[in-house]
Amino acid sequence: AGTKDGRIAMKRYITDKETPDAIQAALQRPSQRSSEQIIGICRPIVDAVKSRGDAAVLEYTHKFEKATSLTSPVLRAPFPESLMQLAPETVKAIDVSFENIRKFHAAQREDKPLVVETMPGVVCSRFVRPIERVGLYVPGGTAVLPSSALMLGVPAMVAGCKKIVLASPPRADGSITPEIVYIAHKVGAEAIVLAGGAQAVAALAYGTESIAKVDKILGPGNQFVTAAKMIVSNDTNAGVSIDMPAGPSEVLVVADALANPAFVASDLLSQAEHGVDSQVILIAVALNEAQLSAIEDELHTQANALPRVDIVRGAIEHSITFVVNNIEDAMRLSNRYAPEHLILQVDNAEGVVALVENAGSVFIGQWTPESVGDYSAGVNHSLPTFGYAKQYSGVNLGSYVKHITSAHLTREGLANVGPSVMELARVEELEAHRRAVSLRLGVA
Ligand code: HSO
Ligand code: ZN
Repeated sequence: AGTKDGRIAMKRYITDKETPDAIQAALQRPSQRSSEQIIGICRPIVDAVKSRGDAAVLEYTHKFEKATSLTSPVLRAPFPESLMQLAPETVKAIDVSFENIRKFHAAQREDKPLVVETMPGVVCSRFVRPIERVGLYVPGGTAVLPSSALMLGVPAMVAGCKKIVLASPPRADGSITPEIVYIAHKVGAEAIVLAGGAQAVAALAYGTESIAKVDKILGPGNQFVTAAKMIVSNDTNAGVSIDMPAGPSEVLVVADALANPAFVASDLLSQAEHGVDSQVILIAVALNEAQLSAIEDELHTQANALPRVDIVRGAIEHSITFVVNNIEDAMRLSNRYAPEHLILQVDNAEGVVALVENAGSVFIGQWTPESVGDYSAGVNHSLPTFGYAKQYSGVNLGSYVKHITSAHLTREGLANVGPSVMELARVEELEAHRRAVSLRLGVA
């Protein structure tokens, strides 16, 4: 496995020849530094921001981002043109992606309330309202990710959130990537918090002298960002929710004999270059030795030509190929792993979607690399990792709204449903509940 003889190669499991325990162990994500430990590091930072506001945020930004020239932790709209100077082709790429993401998320709107008359005169309905204030965390780190600003900001705009605040760690000179400023401008953000890590999350959760408190914090981030999101969402006094727990990025590619080895390798590598903790998995459906080697050769050759080959090497170190006999076995394994991204490079890929039970987002067929979803197709790239695709959805329009229900009864409706209410109130010995009905109906 890994880099033996300098070769960049994934560990191979022939599933037929392994015990169920070995397969189960192989499906485990590489363990993360204990969240207790990280929470221990983040808690004092969160507390400092909560009690000392802007001054604490600035101190941490000076310390962690080395941006010692910054004197304010926030950049407010309207953002100066000079901070969003971009090459015309970059503007075009952002505009095309923005529009596709906007279209796909606008189609998720539920403009009409859902109305059901459960009994004559008993009308129940459900309607949607945007979350008023959202804080969107855009990571910095080994790569700047303006695409995350698009994925978080566009649905907030489409949902009609009144206040959109971005947060992103500034560069050492105190500036922020012009792409992010341009996107903040396009989605109608009112400010960019120039901070990262736990300090940014705390500032959004509690507010400071210059940063407005928000109702929900969304966006991926490193373990410190995730731990801080956990801390603030568990603080009942903060009144803030989060999107989902985040872990390292992952992809699982299912490939059969028809798959193009170069395409398969390129998809595995696009995820591997995100970070040494990324995980990539290949499920090879009934591939023979020659076909497996073709993919492995491509992986090795393409990896060595990448600027981020060292990161790729780290990720491939703990990545795996499972060889299975048929597509059903492949999908059983994939559903157990619950990948953030699932790529289907198999015969009748569209038909295989029926077998998907757990995945963040699915990429169907050989012409659909994950990168189109990462940037421009319109689907969201903020997705559940670390097996959370078993219970969480990726960021979508629903992440920015609340569903409110209402009931509306006529006198006839109350007469129809009232006896059931009165009987259940009697069983629970809640007499005031019972009388609220009996008094209206004029019964005992
Ligand atoms: N694949 C990443 C998203 C991303 N890729 C941003 C490129 N930029 C996690 O879904
Ligand atoms: Zn990516």
